[in-house]
Amino acid sequence: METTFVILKPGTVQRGLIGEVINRFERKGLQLVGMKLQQLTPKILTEHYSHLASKSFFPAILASMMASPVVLCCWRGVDAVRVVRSLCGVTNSRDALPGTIRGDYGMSVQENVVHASDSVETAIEEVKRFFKPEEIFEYSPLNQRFVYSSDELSKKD
Ligand code: FUP
Repeated sequence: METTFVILKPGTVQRGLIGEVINRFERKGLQLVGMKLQQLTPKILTEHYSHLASKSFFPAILASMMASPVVLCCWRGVDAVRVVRSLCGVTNSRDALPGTIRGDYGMSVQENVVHASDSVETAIEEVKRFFKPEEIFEYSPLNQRFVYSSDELSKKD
């Protein structure tokens, strides 16, 4: 099973969309293994968005991501990284397909509702960056055998 990392951005918190967005991941069959409300800082955001640090819009991203607390969460499942990215939709919310989170709740590139890890390697780094080991929970979800087939459940990824 993979564990992936998601941020419900300040706009999502301010617009009262936390429940709607969390519901998408729950309904899909992903398991919530970590969750907290946190005020992000320039230090952690500069690390998190290091691939964008040289861009002219970087200060705007920092301001947007610090505009209020965010919800940080970790979701586990078979191919969870790819599944969560596809539930989120493409970066530009105006191009994101209806039915995706950004497609249904967003109109912007920067104010695009959620962040989700873009690869298995990035997910491992991001979970470590934002969560202490004791904030990630190991528990058996009782619905697993109805969410997956037995061969999918025994898959090692
Ligand atoms: P994503 O992986 O979908 O979050 O996209 P990126 O890592 O490319 O972008 C990170 C954040 O920068 C996104 F939330 C949107 C923002 N961004 C801009 O504001 N302007 C741009 O031109 C590109 C990205």
